[in-house]
Amino acid sequence: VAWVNDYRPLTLDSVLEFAAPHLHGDPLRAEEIGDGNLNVVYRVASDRASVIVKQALPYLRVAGESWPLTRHRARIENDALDIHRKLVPGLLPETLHFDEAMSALVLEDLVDHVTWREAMIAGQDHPGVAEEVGRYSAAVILGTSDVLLPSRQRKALRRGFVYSELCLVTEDLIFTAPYTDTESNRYDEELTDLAEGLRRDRALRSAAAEMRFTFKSRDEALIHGDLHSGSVMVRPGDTKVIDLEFAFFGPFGFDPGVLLGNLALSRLAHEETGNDAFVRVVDEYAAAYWNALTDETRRLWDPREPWYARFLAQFLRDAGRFAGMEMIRRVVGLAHVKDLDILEQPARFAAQSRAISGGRALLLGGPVNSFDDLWHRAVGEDNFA
Ligand code: SR1
Ligand code: MG
Repeated sequence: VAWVNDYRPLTLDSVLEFAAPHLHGDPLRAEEIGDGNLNVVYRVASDRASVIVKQALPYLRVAGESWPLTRHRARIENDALDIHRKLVPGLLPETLHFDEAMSALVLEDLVDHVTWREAMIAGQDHPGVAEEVGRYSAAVILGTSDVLLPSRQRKALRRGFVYSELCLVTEDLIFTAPYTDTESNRYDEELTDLAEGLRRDRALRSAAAEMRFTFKSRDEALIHGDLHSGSVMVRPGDTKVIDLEFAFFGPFGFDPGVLLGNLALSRLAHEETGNDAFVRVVDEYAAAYWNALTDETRRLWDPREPWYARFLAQFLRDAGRFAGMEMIRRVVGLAHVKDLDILEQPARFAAQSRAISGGRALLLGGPVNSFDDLWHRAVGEDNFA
């Protein structure tokens, strides 16, 4: 590979020098800690502090060099972090340095945190996290949209974010591949009939195509773009939203849909393994997320605005349909979730097939008319498969 413009992939050695100016004390140790699909992530430590270095590679890490990507996502993440941090101070990690040529960010180390996904898998409750993420969603959705931003400012912000290469990845992995015979799809043999059934279902394919169009064309707000439970870090009393490289101007309902879809998958995994106490915790997370989101929209905007109720109804409808698409792609597409992948049979098949039927119910059951309706369809047992 020929590297250009001073770009060099960092190594366990070179990252020490790279991080040194941003670390208290001499860098002593580096370890690679990333298990994400896209980038390389290092923790660099001295005897008293540590920082995170996140570098974009010129290809998709999970697929290798056969799936080339530009490194523009590092700049997108840096810029989106700055904008979202101003809208919800305290809910995003601090950026200590951004090196555009190296496509690398030096970030605050969230040393005592784990991802919300890992916490849920371990059955650890973090009271307050769902409310914080709901507040984040409302603030970034309204705060970067024409609802709250004056036109001139909003148009200037809009010019800074293109429909990126990672949007194309989302388009493919969420909206296209699961409904077509695409090489990147992965699923258990037991799921073959269900997975192939998705491709034959004309109504479902048409719903997916409509949602793909919505995703591509409704540039309503600067959204996170990949707000699953692995993009939230938690420790008691603190929540941080991370990994903003997918940020783009997209539809209001996409982030809430992805988040609720992932909560539903966690809920199904706990239910199928008989962990009823945590099922109730996840039910509460989902409701608390949506309630906090709507409360915050009322606080930021004027609920007496004549079309506020219509805005919220449309928002919920879209969130429900995006949640359905997220649930389906996480069992038959390229990128799965650990919540389901670690399950033993027969719980694994039961949870996966319910994820597909929940997704179908959200996409084909007509517009959802309340949060309870959305959640019941996502995790209900009386859905059609
Ligand atoms: C190939 S990237 C796979 C997935 O990881 C990211 O977190 C996004 O969810 C993407 O779809
Ligand atoms: Mg990510």
